[in-house]
Amino acid sequence: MNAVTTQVFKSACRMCHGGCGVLVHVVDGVIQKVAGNPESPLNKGLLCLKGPASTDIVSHPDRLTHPMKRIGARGEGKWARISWEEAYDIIADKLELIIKENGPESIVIGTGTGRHHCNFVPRFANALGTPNWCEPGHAQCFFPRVNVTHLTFGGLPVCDYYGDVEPACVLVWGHNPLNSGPDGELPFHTRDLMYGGKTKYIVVDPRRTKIAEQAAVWLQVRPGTDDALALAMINVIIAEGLHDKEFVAKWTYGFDQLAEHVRLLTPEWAEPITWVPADTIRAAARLFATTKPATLEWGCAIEHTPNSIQTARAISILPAITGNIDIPGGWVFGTPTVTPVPSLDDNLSAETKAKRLGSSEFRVLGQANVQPSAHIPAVFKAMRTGKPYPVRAFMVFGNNPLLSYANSKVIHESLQKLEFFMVMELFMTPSADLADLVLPAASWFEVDAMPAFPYFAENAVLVQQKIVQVGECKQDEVVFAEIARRMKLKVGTEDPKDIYTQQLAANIGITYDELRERGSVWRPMTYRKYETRGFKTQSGKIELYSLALEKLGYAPLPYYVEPPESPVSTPDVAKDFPFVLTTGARIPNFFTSEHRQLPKLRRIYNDPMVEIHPEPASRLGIGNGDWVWIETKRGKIKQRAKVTDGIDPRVINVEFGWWFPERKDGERGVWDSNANVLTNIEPPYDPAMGTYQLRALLCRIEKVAGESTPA
Ligand SMILES: Nc1nc2c(c(=O)[nH]1)N[C@H]1C(S)=C(S)[C@@H](COP(=O)(O)OP(=O)(O)OC[C@H]3O[C@@H](n4cnc5c(=O)[nH]c(N)nc54)[C@H](O)[C@@H]3O)O[C@H]1N2
Ligand SMILES: Nc1nc2c(c(=O)[nH]1)N[C@H]1C(S)=C(S)[C@@H](COP(=O)(O)OP(=O)(O)OC[C@H]3O[C@@H](n4cnc5c(=O)[nH]c(N)nc54)[C@H](O)[C@@H]3O)O[C@H]1N2
Ligand code: SF4
Ligand SMILES: [Mo]
Repeated sequence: MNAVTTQVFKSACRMCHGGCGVLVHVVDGVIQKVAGNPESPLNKGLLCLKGPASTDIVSHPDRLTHPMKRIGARGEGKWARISWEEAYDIIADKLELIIKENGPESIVIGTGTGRHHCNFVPRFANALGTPNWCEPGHAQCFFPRVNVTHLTFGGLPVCDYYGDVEPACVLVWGHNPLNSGPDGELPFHTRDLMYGGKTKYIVVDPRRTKIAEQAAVWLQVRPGTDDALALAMINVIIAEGLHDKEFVAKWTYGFDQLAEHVRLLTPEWAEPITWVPADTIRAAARLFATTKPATLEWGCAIEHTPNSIQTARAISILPAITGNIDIPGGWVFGTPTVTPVPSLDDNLSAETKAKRLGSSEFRVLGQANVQPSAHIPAVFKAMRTGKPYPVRAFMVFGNNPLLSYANSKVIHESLQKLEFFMVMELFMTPSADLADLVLPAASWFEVDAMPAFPYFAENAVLVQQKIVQVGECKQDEVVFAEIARRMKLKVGTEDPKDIYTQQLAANIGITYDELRERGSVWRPMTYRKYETRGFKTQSGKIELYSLALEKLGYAPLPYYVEPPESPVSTPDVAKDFPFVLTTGARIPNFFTSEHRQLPKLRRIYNDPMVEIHPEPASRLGIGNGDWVWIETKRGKIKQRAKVTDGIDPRVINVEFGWWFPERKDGERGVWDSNANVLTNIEPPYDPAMGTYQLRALLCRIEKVAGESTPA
């Protein structure tokens, strides 16, 4: 009998944005299990339910395993297997033709949120010479926060979960880190702190999440009015003299202008706008300002409405004026382990950059961004109309456009117009069904990569190792380099591992192979770095009054804007669509539109759920578990009712990312329960970032007659 060989590989789970160090057990070349790595600095051996379930991806019968080209009509589902060589020939021929006839800007590169290759996507676009790349989260997830903090503080601060001092107060705003653990700040950090019992939580959320349940103060805000709420909290802190006067005097710029700006924005002003009682706003502001150290955990809910930049600005001012910046247990800047992936930004001329779609209008998104990108509505409009110039090719690496961009019908219409649509994917999706060419992507078990966390405050770098090969799947970064070599591009041809070694050299001086041995490297927290080097802003201080925004032509002080579709701004629409809709609150089982095909996760969460309060539910004859229609001006979907008093009676919460991979017919249920059938890609947009409306819209809801499960 042959001896059984067992190997254990150190890696990092990427079933979400990631950060959990894992030990992958492999027996005779087959992955048997994923266990938490106790030595890993971020998760210390813990995993959520998605980590262990991820082994199902490797052996899944529906995995894409080889390149395919379309042989029938678009969307007909007829494919021919081809070799990588033929796939590269198709890509190179098509791109070279488009570059010759229209210029590289007619090629758009698409991607999704925070996966291993995300920083290589703008690099690949720059290597090709196109200023146009986009991501469904870029104007409406994380980058409004990243840009606001870079403009205001000169960098992104994160919660200090890592030092000797625990935060005494955490302000959780539009965020549910127990479910989402988004950017390398994992659910376990919040769980430990919350159940430790010493830390006071203040939660701003229209839903009573688990964190809200045990919070000292819960502010049940009307979706989309966080700007007004934050301004009123600033008003209280300044009016009551609760700000840190010494820190403010020494380290902030524009305090007097801010004080004057918020003087009339009292809790009584904010109460009718936000639906939060004035006394609760006061209590939250006082608690936050008087409990030290305090920190801020904010999420994407504040970035899904068209005042994302000023909302994030207003909220970020709270830890600043209370002196909680870069102190133990406060809101801290990281000590980077790695340098950024070289962006090859220099490969684009100023003239080419000026052609970036939407960049002259949305100047933070398209110009001053830490990663400038194209404006999504402008990209899809150019596909449909050819204006201001044609978009002929869209190459997508890790995104399901019909599920994650606003207004799926408009996205569908736009994709149909493309001359060349390419998708690199793990599985067929409703979007990949429309492609001309599909490439098979490697999962996180199949790549050599180097994720660093928390994003933009990277104290830790972890290794990801290629443990198995599935079919002919490739890693996206490898494909970028191979296309660059095939097209004989001047730049972007290096092997990704050479880039990792460059990134590791500057700060921690080890090679990628050494990182493989160690699994991870962690740099200890350092504090009050500003005392020696100031803040990386024009004034060297925290800019409460933003000189950088003023220079770009935007308001230097944060302000409130009523959401464009709301009971206040469109009362006529509210007559027919009386509920305020919010979408997308994360559930632990799935990541964005992923994982619906993994039995271990789907078995325990089969159907999409919409939350509704018992009062309207009983008025509308809706019982717990009933299928209901949710309808906006843009379209109609169905989900199952979760009747709960944890949501405001005037608000409806719809899950996002739902399609049904088990349905092999036509469109895989993309129109049935997909939240983005409801959302809005039309203006107005955030003036600086171009953010559109994924939340704070108007909807109506009614029971689906005579149906218990979708057809
Ligand atoms: N399990 C899992 N983890 C994930 C993801 C996933 O899909 N699944 N997605 C990843 C991604 S892309 C991201 S961006 C993060 C997102 O994770 P989070 O930033 O935590 O965002 P959400 O869970 O979408 O929403 C957070 C909370 O905001 C509340 N909310 C809704 N509307 C409003 C509003 O107008 N104002 C306020 N103040 N609150 C509101 C919701 O009720 C919800 O409880 O999670 C990442 N992690
Ligand atoms: N209504 C509404 N819409 C939203 C949100 C919301 O809350 N509400 N949230 C928004 C936010 S915050 C974000 S970040 C976006 C998320 O948007 P995305 O991150 O783009 O998520 P998906 O559209 O699910 O697309 C990801 C696809 O990538 C594939 N994939 C996974 N790993 C790899 C890989 O390594 N390589 C390749 N090539 N493919 C891979 C998956 O199979 C999946 O089909 O959605 C946004 N859309
Ligand atoms: S929190 Fe994210 S990285 Fe950690 S086990 Fe869960 S899915 Fe994996
Ligand atoms: Mo996101």
